[in-house]
Amino acid sequence: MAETDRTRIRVGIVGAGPAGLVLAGLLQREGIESVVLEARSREYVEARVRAGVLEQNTVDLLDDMGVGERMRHEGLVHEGIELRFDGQGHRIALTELTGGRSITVYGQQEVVKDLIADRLDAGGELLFEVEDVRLSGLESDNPDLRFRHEGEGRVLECDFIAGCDGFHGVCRHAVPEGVLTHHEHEYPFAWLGVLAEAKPSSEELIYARHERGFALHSMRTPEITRLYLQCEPGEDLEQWPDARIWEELNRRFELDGGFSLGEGPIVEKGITPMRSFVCEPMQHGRLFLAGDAVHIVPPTGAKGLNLAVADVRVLAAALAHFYSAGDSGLLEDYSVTCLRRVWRTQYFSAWMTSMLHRAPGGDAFEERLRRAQLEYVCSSEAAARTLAENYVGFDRVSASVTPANSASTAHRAHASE
Ligand code: FAS
Ligand code: PHB
Repeated sequence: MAETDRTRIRVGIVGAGPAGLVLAGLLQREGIESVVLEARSREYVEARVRAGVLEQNTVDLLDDMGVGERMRHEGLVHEGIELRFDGQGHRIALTELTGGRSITVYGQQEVVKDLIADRLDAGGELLFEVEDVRLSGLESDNPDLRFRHEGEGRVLECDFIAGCDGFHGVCRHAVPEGVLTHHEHEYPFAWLGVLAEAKPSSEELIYARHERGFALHSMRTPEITRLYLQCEPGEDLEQWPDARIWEELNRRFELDGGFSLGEGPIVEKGITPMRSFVCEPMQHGRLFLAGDAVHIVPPTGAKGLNLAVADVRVLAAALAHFYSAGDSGLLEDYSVTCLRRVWRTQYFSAWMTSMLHRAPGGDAFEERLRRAQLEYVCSSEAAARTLAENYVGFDRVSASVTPANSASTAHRAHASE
């Protein structure tokens, strides 16, 4: 591949998902130039239906970046969620239980649209439909990013590379064999998710545990409902015509006293695998991994996007400190700092998943334990508060725990979450 163009830049970012775009935006605001490489087209990434729940910290950061205006207008602020089982609904008062913090329901593709517009309006470089991205020289001070764009071979000579290319990206695989440790757990079920042109059937999200399996009622707008139901990992969508989906959802959301879902045309349908995955450390040489490229949580806790944004918030601060103070302390701490939050979030997401799903062929004792946990959360304010503070996202100040083994507290004071 003839290298026709070699460019020197500070930060090469692979992936224009929430992680890559928030990082590019934060660096831009610090005057640190970067280039974002995205394999897909702009239309594709702006239409991809994914996350729907934003933590308070994510909302506050998008606001601080000045890209929160449409989110403020179109996002739905929720102060509670419902847990439903045995025909009974139990509201978890998120805002009351967390001293005023809430969630905002605003589609991931809307966040991505706002960030891309912000990036391009500011004249930031964002290349779509790049091909054959390859990383080299990660252990040197100037790693290279090679790729093809519009038929041309290009090389970015970087100070740092940010691997924000998701679970199926190339960056994690560029780290030499044996350097990273992988922790993985596959769940014996998946989610069948649909987007329907139907008015949401409740003001807030409903998480239902039913003997036929889990179900989730969420939304995107006052006209668009987002629904999920537990299914087999390899489920064949052909076996799920719309009528069967509505019938099954209505059974799982059953409520003493009656409840039926408002139905409408299903415009998007997909199966989401359920896995927990963490790769440690989150850095190798001049490569820093963030978001789904380095950790996956089952979506039951609505944490994936929020975790990705939290990673790059730490990375942006560390890069800014490196360029302003010439001090790499925060960069050295990036992995330890993020992994503390990643494992807490892994725990919460696994806990929500086991409490609300039926384990196929699960033994009766295990099922009784899961139910007992759910009954406890719905009957104890202390347990409900635990769920609430994890769900809305920990207040960054109260969440900062300084690891005993750190070299320089000065950095810590600045970098804590
Ligand atoms: P992303 O996967 O979003 O972005 C990576 C980008 O890199 C993509 O645009 C990809 O095209 C690009 N890329 C990949 N390989 C490349 C290459 N070789 N070269 C260049 N570019 C490359 N999370 C929540 O917080 N709340 C929810 O409610 C929620 N619901 C979910 C529902 C579903 C159905 C799914 C699948 C996920 C859900 N998630 C949820 C998790 C999800 O939102 C992810 O955590 C989030 O997209 C992670 O963002 P990124 O790390 O930026 O990765
Ligand atoms: C969604 O709205 O897509 C959604 C909400 C909550 C979850 C997962 C997905 O836990």
